[in-house]
Amino acid sequence: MIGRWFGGGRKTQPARRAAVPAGYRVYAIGDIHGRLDLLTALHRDILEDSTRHPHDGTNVVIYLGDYIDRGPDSREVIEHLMRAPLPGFESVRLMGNHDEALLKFLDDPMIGPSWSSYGGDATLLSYGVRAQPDTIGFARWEDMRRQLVEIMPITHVAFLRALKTSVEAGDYMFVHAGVRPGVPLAAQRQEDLLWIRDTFLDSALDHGKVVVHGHTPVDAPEVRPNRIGVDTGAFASGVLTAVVLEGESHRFLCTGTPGWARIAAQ
Ligand SMILES: [Mn+2]
Repeated sequence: MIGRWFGGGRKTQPARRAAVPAGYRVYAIGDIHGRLDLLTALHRDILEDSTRHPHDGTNVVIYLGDYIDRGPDSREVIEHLMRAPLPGFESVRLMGNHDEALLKFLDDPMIGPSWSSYGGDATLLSYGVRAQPDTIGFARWEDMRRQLVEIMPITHVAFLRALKTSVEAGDYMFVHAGVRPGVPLAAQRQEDLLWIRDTFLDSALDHGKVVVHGHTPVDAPEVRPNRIGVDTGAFASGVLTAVVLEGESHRFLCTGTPGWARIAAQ
């Protein structure tokens, strides 16, 4: 609550709640991680939602990054997103740390072992890249890098290179991981925007915008005064979540029927 003095009397005004610009409804989708099944299911739910709640304005879908790794369908998820599967929607695709890792691997096989350890092996598999049994160490990763460069459609590489790191709409900022508290939004480093965890998650600071993010899995969407986290760990949980922002309101859509969604619907 913000207290303000007006003339001679003291009045208490509720703080204005964060809002998206008038005429816009935003659906922001959390980390997909190679789960094409959940992505297509959530797209269906979003289309149905937009039909059931028609409005005169513009529907925008924002993907918060981490399209690949861990799940079985990395290549197919990229292919699907390239087709802009929500007709009539404006779409914004943001970059996640996993998407960035794939781009880095195309130039540098040395990141292969670490990328693979956090799910990149599933992406290589989905593109049909196989480790050659007669190679070891650097030679093995360089060979896999060369295979990927050969197999991966240039349209997929262009898709990843065109991803934005953040976008703002009204009182909200959308980004994969979060922001570094105390640093102006315009001066944030890409490494923080794609990777940051506790320093951001534990901060109660006002960042200037309410930050809508994914990256760190939670059992249920987290709504704090300074941020909304929507990564419900789709790869393992089967729950892919979107926050729906319109005016000053927020609500959630998700695949499956987790406990928090049943409670929210009551
Ligand atoms: Mn991430």
